[in-house]
Amino acid sequence: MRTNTMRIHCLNKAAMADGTILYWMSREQRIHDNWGLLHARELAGEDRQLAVAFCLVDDYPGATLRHYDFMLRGLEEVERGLMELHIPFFLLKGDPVLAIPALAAELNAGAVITDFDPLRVKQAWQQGVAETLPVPLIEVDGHNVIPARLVSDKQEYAARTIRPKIHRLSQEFLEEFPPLAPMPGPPAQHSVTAWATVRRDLIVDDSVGPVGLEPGEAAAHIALDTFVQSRLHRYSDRRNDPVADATSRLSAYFHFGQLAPLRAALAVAASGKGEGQAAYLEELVVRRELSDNFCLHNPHYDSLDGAPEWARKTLDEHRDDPRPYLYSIEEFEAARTHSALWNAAQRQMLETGYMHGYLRMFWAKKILEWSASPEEALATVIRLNDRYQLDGRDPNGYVGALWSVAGLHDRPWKTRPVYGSVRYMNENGCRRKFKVDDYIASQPG
Ligand code: FO1
Repeated sequence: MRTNTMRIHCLNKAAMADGTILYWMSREQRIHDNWGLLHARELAGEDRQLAVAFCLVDDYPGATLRHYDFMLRGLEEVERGLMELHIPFFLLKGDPVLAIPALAAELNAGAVITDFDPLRVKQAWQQGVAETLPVPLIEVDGHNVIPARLVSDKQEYAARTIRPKIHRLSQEFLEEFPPLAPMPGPPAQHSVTAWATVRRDLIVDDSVGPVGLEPGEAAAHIALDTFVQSRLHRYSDRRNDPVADATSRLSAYFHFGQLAPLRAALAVAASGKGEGQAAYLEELVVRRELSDNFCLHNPHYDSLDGAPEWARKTLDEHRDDPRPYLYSIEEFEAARTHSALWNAAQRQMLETGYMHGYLRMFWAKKILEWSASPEEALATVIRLNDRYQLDGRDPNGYVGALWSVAGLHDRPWKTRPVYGSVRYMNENGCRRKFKVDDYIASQPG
C-alpha cells in the first residue's frame, strides 16, 4: 500500500535525481505509522539507500529543557528502532537551511522528504531548504487524519464549516498503515549518535525541568491503549471534569509526533465504545485539525490580528473598562492571584507540564480579565503555555489561546465588561461542572 498522493506536496520544482532518499524528520518523530517515512521507503525501493536526519536547534522559540528532554529521549528510541531496520539516523545540529542541504550533498541524495507543518518557523526552514536543494523537497502530511492542504484551501470559519469536509473524506483516509519494511542490508560505515554528548552540549533554558511523563513511541502506544481500555467509556460524559480522569492525555505525544493521530483514530474507531468514540473523534479529528487549518491559512495565528473582526472590535471597545484585578506576567507565572482555582491550575502546569483541557479555557479567560490589555493577555497566555505545557508551541495551543481570549472559531455572546461579547467563563460555572475544591486539594500546594 502506498502513501495517498493527496498527502504529498512538492515544495520546489527540482527534478528527482539518482541517489539516496533522505527523510528529514521534524514534526513526526516516530518510526511506525509515519506516512512521510513510508513514502521515503517507497521511493528508496530495493535499489537506493534510505537515510533519516533530524536537525536539532537549541533555540527553538519558547522551548525549555522540559521539552528537549522529552524530545531527545524519544529520538534516541527512534535511532535504536531504525538501526534494527538497517536505516541510518543522522542527528544534525544548527540551522536546517544549511545542515539539510549539506547532508543531502554528502549522501548524494536524489530527493528529500519532510513533514507537513503549518507553523512559521518550520515554513521558513522548509522554504530555505527548498530553495537551496538541487533535488526535490517533498512534504508529506503525516499529522492530520485528513491532509490539511486537501481538506480546505481557505481558513475555515468554525468547527461546523470544516466538519462536513472532514466527514466527506474520512472513509478514504481512515486507513490502516502498512508496516515499514527493513532495508535489505546494513548501511555502510555509520556511527551512532553520542546522546550523552548531545545532551551535555545542549544550550537551552534549563529553568523549567523535565516532567514524569514517559516519552517515546512505545510509551505513546501504551498510553493510547490505557486510554481506550480504561477511560474512553467516560470521555463523552466526564471529559470536562478535571477530577474525573476521563481525558486522553495524548497531546504531548501528538505534538512531538511520537504518536500518529490516525493511529489513535483507528484504535478508538475499533474500540466499540459507542458514545465516547464519537465524542473523542470529534475532538481528535475535527477540532484538532481545525487548528492546523487556521495556522496554515492565517499568518497571524499567534496575535490578535488573527482574531475575527467582531472580536477585535468588541475587545477594543472594552479596552478601558476597569479590571477587577490586575496582574503582571510574573504574578501569573508564580501562581500569585487571588483565585485558589486559577493558582491550582497554574501550579499543575508548572509542576507537570499538563493542564486539563477545560481548565485551560478558564485559565486563559481569566488572564484576559485580569490583564491590562487584550494584547498583553494573549502574549501572557502564549508565553506561559509555550514555556510550561509539554504540548506548547503547537497549532492547538495557538488556537486555544485565540479561542479563549479573542473569540476565534466562536460566536459573539452577551456583552460584559472587559470581554465585550467574547464568551465569558467564571468559577461558578466550574463549580457547576466539577468539584472545584477537590481539584484544588489534588494539586501541588
Ligand atoms: N523540530 C525540529 O525539527 N528540531 C528541533 O530542534 C525542534 C525542537 C523543538 C523543541 C520544542 C518543541 O515543542 C518543538 C520542537 N521542534 C523541533 C518542533 C516540533 O517537532 C513540532 O514540529 C512543532 O512544534 C509543531 O508544529
